[in-house]
Amino acid sequence: MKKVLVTGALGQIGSELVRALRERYGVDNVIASDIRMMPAGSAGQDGPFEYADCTRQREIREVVRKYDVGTIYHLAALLSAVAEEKPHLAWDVNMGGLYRVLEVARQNGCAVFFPSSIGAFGPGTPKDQTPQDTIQRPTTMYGVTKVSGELLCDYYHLRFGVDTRGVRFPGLISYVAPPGGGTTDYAVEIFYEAVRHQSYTCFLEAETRLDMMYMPDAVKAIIELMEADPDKLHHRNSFNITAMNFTPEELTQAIRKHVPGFTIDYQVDPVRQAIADSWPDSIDDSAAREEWGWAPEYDLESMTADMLEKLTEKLATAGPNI
Ligand code: NAD
Ligand code: AKB
Repeated sequence: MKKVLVTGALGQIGSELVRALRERYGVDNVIASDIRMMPAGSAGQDGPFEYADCTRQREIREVVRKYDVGTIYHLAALLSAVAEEKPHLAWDVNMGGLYRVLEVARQNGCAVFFPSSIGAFGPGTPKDQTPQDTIQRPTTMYGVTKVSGELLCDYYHLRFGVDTRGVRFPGLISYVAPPGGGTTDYAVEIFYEAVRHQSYTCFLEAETRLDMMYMPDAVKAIIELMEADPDKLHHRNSFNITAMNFTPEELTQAIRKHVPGFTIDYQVDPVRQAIADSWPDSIDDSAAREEWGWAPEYDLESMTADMLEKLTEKLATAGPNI
């Protein structure tokens, strides 16, 4: 088989996607790449790893040609909170990187997976059950790069026949690698603090409602979409997908069922609160369900139980430095 390349492979998604792809397609068929050094025990360790900056077309092209890559999972990007701190760098990495990846894909016949986000919506978007096709006028640099990225991926498909596919992820919850600087990071941090200290100070308001998903479902979505019958895909870039929907207060109640003494207080960060307030409260993922059979496995209760169990194990064996 042709090999697959994952950019940004040491991040929150890549750390688990690389493992899943290697289990499915074989260790040597999945090339992990990033601009960070690979820590011991991380995603790239059991198979090929290459340093590749996605903003440098030559570096991506060399890896694609060296390994005869057929599919690129392009995860490298800055997330919403970091992108708002560094908007110019975010444009360069998120848009410049995607453009160069698409060019390498066009020249070498590769398919491309591009993860968009609920951040591709803005304050003018219908807030409840946000439709698949609707107003997209985001007010963050992250959102601007996600809408532009969706359009650029569609353009490369329509104009050059590149097999581009993508999803709009909600906030992702996981215990393997830490989140990379997003607005939904509270929903991961809260679990670490629940296990370590039985208390958490949240940077979003108690009633901030957002869609979320557990990482095993996110990885499943990526693999299922990339393996889906292309004749059935009408949307391609990008499908709304979701798995659960809650506020910090509702997540606290779910955690308390397992950690009865758990407490939360709030020190709201105005920047991240404004970003969250500009995003939908809930999105409608019926197009993904109809076109490629999307169906998540984890809801709030099952995700909470699994996160607490896995994190308790991880923190017990990892020691204080994690
Ligand atoms: P992350 O921040 O955890 O990881 C991103 C990785 O990209 C990092 O390892 C970083 O070193 C690498 N990177 C940064 N600049 C690079 C460059 N110039 N060249 C190559 N690598 C570079 O991000 P993530 O959470 O794994 O997200 C991956 C993708 O999924 C992003 O496009 C993100 O917008 C999208 N997404 C994530 C979430 C989420 O909740 N995690 C939700 C929606 C969409
Ligand atoms: C972020 O908060 O930036 C990400 C996302 C929802 O895109 N988790």
